Amino acid sequence: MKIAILSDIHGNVPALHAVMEHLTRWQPDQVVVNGDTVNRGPASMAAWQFVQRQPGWHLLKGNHEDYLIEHQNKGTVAQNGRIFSINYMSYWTFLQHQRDVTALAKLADGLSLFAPDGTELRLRHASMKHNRDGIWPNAEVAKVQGRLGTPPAVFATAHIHLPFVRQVRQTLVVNSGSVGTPIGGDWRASYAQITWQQRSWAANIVRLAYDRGQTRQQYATSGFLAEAGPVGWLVFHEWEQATGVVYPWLAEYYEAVVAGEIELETAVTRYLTRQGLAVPWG
Ligand SMILES: [Mn+2]
Repeated sequence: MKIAILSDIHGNVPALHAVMEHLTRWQPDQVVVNGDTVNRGPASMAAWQFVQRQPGWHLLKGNHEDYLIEHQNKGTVAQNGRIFSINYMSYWTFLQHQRDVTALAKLADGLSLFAPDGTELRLRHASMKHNRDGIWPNAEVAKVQGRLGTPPAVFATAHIHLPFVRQVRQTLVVNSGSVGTPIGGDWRASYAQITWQQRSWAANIVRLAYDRGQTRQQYATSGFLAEAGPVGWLVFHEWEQATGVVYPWLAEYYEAVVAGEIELETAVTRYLTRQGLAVPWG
């Protein structure tokens, strides 16, 4: 049995095409998209439509699907203020989806697949605690265990955009990384291959180069850089550098922006300039 796990596509269609090409050759029995197909990238709607068209694929919800769903739930209420300006990128994406998130809202949060011997492969976007509560490769054993629930044979996680395979007591923990915007210094798309053969589970991470020029161009031509707001510039650089940019910025500036001590655009510009990164718009 061969299972492919894709995650965190984040609207990067050229990267998704590279993975698709590889799947065509590998011929998995099952394909699971473990959340965050949408938002944070230039072609969210196209990525979503692409995965939706694939017959038999299991599509799961991540925190970024939830962000779009929340915009629909709120309607036109609370669409101003400093927190909204920080979260504006997901609203831009919501507009790209023509404000229609009906299909996203129906997605399941998790899935379990079973080997012939009854052992479980359990999938969650982040962990059993929450779809934003991820599992890091070097986290203490007790901390990892607290996020797995009743320990399955294999736990497939995503969310942190950093692929890894790690045995934690009786559970093989597999992070499929990110198709669209990995961190850790390697920009290539990642996905996980999980196999059941000779009565045991095994996992392998695949890394695939793709045409980055195409994605870069889509960040410009889609309107993402011009319209999705200053946090979108951080996201663009995180994609381009394949290293964390958004969370370091949030850690330094979120409170100050929310308190009105500094303008969002000033805070982003200041951070990017200090990091030697261009302000791509503004
Ligand atoms: Mn996520």
